[in-house]
Amino acid sequence: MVGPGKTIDEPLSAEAAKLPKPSESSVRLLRDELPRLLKTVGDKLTIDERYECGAIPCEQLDFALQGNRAFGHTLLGIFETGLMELLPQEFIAFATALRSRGAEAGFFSTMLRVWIGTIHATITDPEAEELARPLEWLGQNLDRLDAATSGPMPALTAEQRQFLDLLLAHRRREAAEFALRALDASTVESALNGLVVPVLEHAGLCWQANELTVAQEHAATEICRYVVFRVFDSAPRSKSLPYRAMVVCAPGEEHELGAEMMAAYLEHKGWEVLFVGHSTPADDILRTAETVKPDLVMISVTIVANLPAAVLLAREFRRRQPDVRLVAGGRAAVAGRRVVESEVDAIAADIEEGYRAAVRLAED
Ligand code: B12
Repeated sequence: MVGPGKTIDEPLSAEAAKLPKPSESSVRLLRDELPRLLKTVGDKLTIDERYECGAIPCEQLDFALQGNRAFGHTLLGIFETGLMELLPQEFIAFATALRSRGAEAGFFSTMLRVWIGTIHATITDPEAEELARPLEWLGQNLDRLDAATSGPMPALTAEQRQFLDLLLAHRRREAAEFALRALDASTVESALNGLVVPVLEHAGLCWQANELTVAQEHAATEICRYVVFRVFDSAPRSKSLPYRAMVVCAPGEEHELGAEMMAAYLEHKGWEVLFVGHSTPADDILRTAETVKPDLVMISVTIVANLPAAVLLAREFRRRQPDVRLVAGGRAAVAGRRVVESEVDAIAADIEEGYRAAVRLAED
């Protein structure tokens, strides 16, 4: 999903896939120079008079600078993994959030020019050439990319809408009671997949479309965490199984509710589980696993910027603890399947698929 309610223009992804992947030395230079590049690009954007209430509303400058930093990390993630086909969808996600906050089309061509100029001023050729080429391609295709930044918001069911309204009104207990009533009529799986996951997905798109503030999105997520635990605690637990899992977020990854849901689901099914939350250093994760000795480690990765760290973590597990089975999940693991699948035993798109993979691997 890119702009609200839209899927990425396939020809754009196919064209981007043919872009030459920057060489290892270019990627290394980009990684080393990224803090300096981000600072310089940010400074230039700030002083460029076109940004002083020009191509972007003044009050959105901080948002744009934060987005620009996320864009820089995403670029590095794409170049490090060689997943060039993700370039358009990631750019569109970034551009949609800014377009909905008043950025004009010209903002993006200037921003890309600033990036390209700063790369050439900071890094020597041939590496600068290689790093700038994908940005030049984005610049040449801005009209097509722009056409994908808006679209109708996917509709919520009446029940999902009511749940979202409770979240936005900060009615925590009522939101949980509402989910528990849905649970009475169905299963834990459908209460979560039918309510919490799609409503948070919708909240993310509303944030992107500037229909929800960051604060509203954060508050809704926190209430959902409470709801998820109320739902699990109210459901009868299966008998204990002799399996132990560790569920971790990739280093740098701040999105943790998906991983937390996966962990709670395994526990609900009778597994012994250690959940390691967001953004934990790889070495800590590996050392914890040496002590806990899990049969299985599940790695959650949501944003493409964190894919290289997820891949490195999986490689280190294979090297240091080869008996541990690995499952990757989360949006970026699925989008980056092409590079992730050789590093893990399974990739899963949701918690039920993850659970099926976990059982299969544990019983192997
Ligand atoms: C809440 C939220 C945040 C919170 C997270 C708080 C927390 N404690 O988790 C905070 C504020 C930290 C955050 C930050 C950012 N976010 Co955010 N966020 C969201 C939001 C609204 C909800 C995430 C969520 O919890 N979803 C509910 C869970 C249950 O769903 P899920 O994570 O997808 O997990 C499901 C599956 O993926 C799977 N799964 C997940 N992990 C695993 C693991 C295994 C092993 C398995 C089997 C399955 C599995 O199972 C789950 C159930 O189906 C999403 C919108 C969305 N569509 O999800 C955006 C979203 C993910 N965020 C986004 C962005 C851009 C960001 C930022 C870059 C924003 C910024 N400019 O700073 C930062 C990046 C931070 C970082 N370095 O990681 C974008 C990503 C777009 C993209 N192309 O990358 C999204 C999609 C919003 C949007 N529409 O633009 N975010």
